[in-house]
Amino acid sequence: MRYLTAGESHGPALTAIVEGVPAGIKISEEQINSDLSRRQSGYGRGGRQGIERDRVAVTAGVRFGRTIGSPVALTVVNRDWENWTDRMAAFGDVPNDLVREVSPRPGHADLVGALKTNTDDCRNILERASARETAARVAAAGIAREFLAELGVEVFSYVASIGAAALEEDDPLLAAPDYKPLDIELSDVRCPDEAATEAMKAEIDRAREAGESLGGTFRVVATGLLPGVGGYATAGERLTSRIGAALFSIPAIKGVEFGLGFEAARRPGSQVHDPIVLDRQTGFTRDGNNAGGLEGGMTTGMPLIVTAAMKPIPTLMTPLSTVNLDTLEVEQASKERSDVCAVPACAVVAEAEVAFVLAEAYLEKFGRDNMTDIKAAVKSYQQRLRTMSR
Ligand code: EPS
Repeated sequence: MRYLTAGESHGPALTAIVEGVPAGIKISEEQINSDLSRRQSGYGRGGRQGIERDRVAVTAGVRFGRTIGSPVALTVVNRDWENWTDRMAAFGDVPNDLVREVSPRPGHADLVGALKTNTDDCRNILERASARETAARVAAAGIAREFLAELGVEVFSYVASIGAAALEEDDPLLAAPDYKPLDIELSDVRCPDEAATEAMKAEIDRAREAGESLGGTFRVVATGLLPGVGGYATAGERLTSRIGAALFSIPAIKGVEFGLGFEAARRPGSQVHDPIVLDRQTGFTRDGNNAGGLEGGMTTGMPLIVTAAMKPIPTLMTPLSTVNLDTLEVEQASKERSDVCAVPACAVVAEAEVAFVLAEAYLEKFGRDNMTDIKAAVKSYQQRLRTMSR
């Protein structure tokens, strides 16, 4: 299962096509719309989210609420387009009064993209490099999420820190799977703790007043996974590399840690690896989850716990210096309307990326054609695992 997106931030719409979709997945428009609105929300978002009401339109691959085995096409309209029809027109002459973007923002794709594509207008780059594109990813991932949900796999996320304000957790690897998604969504920063939520909001307020932007960290958790999904035999099978690559494909992601992550490098082996135990009911399991649900590039059957770090958004209301592409003079970078902090939204996008990788890995293991056959294959695998642990 793969997706491809197209669409500019201020173009008419964002489009996604998902291919490799088995027949028979129940699809809920409401569920996709609720994920889209989670991606739009979060304390620290800017003016754009006041304009947009992201809603999905499914135009192919779904009939009477179920996938039919063909590619699924999804569209999310940009309501802001009506304010940009002249500046973002697909055809016609360049307007005489067009203001080009010639003051590239440090940290954004503006300059390097302009050098690469030979343009004197960074708008050609920033329109696509904008995180607006991630709305299409979240819509597309609705297919992967519904597929996983039918197999008992749930994917959620929460914010662990924003700037210097962090959620205090004794052992995040044990705590994470027990957080209630509803508690997370009730927080303005998608953090399951009231005191930490307030501290993070105060941090965002301070940044806004200072003309600054803020990054942070978040965790993505997947529960209900079977062991042995993914592979160890070749580089391309390893879920560690696939989930890592998927998360690094999100704009602004600067680090990814699985389970203990970098902390594992500071501890001796006996304090890192999770002892194997036999549970007479459920079979082989682990005493602890420092591995974060992956060993040898495969799921262990414990919850998957991935932490990612997002850098601060490059658009600053107190801009850094840059070089004007026309005059070659030093000046301040451009001030686009932007977000002070988009970490809560980024975590929702990361859920989408993790869901896609897990869905594809399940399809590799259990077949690709239809949900009835896939569920039968899952059942037979579970039965064999039980036999092996008795
Ligand atoms: C975003 C929409 C954008 C930005 C943000 C993400 O809207 P606009 O550029 O019209 O204000 O708020 O984009 C960036 C952070 C970026 O660096 O480009 C969205 O829908 O997520």
